[in-house]
Amino acid sequence: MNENRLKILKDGEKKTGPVVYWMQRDQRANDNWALIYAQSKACEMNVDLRVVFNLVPEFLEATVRQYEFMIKGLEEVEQHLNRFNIPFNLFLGEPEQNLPRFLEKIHASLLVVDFNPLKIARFWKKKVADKIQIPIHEVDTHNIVPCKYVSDKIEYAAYTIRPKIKRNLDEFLDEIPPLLTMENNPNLEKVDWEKARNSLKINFSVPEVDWLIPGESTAKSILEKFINQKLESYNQHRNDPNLNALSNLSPYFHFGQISPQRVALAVSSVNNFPESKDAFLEELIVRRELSDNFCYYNSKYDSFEGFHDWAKKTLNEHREDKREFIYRLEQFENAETHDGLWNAAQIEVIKKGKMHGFMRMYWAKKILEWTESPEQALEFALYLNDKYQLDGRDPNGYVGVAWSIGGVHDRAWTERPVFGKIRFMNYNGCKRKFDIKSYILNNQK
Ligand code: FAD
Ligand code: FO1
Repeated sequence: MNENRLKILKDGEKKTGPVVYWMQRDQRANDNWALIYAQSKACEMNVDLRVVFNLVPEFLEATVRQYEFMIKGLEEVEQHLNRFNIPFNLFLGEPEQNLPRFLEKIHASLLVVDFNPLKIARFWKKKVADKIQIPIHEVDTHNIVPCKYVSDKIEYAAYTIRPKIKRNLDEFLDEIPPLLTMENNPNLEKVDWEKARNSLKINFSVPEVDWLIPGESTAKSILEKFINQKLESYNQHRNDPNLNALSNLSPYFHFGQISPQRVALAVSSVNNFPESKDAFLEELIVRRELSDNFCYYNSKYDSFEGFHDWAKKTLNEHREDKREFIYRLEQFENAETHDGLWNAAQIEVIKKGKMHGFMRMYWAKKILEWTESPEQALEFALYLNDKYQLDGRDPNGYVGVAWSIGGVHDRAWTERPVFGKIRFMNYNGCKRKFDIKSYILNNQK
């Protein structure tokens, strides 16, 4: 593994017990650099390898829709690891209780974690680090070019990070080795998934979706289907929400059920459709890794304070502008605005758990237009995004909302009421791009 993926979070006493990988963001057995690294350390020290996941009873507005997508994926991870003689333990409750107790009990010698720029994950790791004495090594297996390596500061926009990513791609878009089978036959105690599901204190009213099956193996077949059937027309059709032109990989990326590096290797090896390949790889590598950069270096990624000064200034200057419409959260949530197109987008995410990428921009910008303040717009957009999107609670979501409402990674545009110099989008702009009537017809309550 390229050592530049590795960060020593904490040094510690040398022990001789097992190596433990605390799986968090990258919930997969295949193509997981953190797991590969943990296994190489275990083999080097000739000790056992253990993989653990800590299931918290609630997580940032997540409902049963997202938890079931994740848990079904974890059930597959357990089966996959066991086939390689690697035990998988699931802890219920708070990580700062469960991890130190487990590491102590088995006299672990090293804790390996995967990289996650979100505040909640960094908080969990800090709480655990304060309670243990063994070393903690972090591996970035979510970014092709590791987040902390590609830049040591917040990047202004895609055009500033793109060259830094591109010049490192040869080094980091490398082949990922397979997982090895461990020699010894540890006792593979099975997880009590019933008990795990009963431990959740979440909103069960947002139903699971049935059109996307969770887990590593489905993710792999969705990638193959995208390459064989959709890649060709991706560039041409990707902004038309009436067409099923996108990869639908974001829920799998969000839960780490497929490696972005594996997807980039697969798409790069297609020697055809150059425009679509470039367009897709730009989103997959530059836009996605720009989101991790923003969230890692800007702890205010989910608030008005996190916007650039020019955006805060212009939004402040237009605070008192008259809003033509003002809606409460329930009216947005129940798709009860005056705008049939906006309502259709909200109905799409309520029913499908995944709003089309083009509509997400329009959807969020209208929330800015129809609320009392940018802070309220941010609060409503993040709440609804994270409650209904399968891929919500993700750096891409915080950045997508901040781009739409606060011009993050965008530039100033001609000034207008409410928006100030934040890029405006309107109904007529959509009319020029796709058939609004059929989108509304296809997304009814
Ligand atoms: P594809 O077009 O097939 O893209 C493939 C991958 O490229 C995506 O899975 C994603 O990882 C990456 N990508 C594509 N577009 C973007 C983008 N604009 N920014 C960053 N990465 C991108 N994405 C989420 O993963 N979770 C969210 O909660 C989320 N909320 C958003 C909210 C708003 C207001 C906006 C404007 C965008 C949001 N996005 C979010 C980004 C983008 O819309 C989705 O990643 C994309 O639509 C996912 O569908 P796909 O994988 O089928 O897309
Ligand atoms: N990560 C965990 O380590 N434990 C959890 O119980 C957990 C629940 C969860 C629910 C919804 C969701 O969208 C994410 C969740 N995550 C959980 C975080 C996830 O694994 C990713 O690390 C983050 O979403 C960051 O990408």
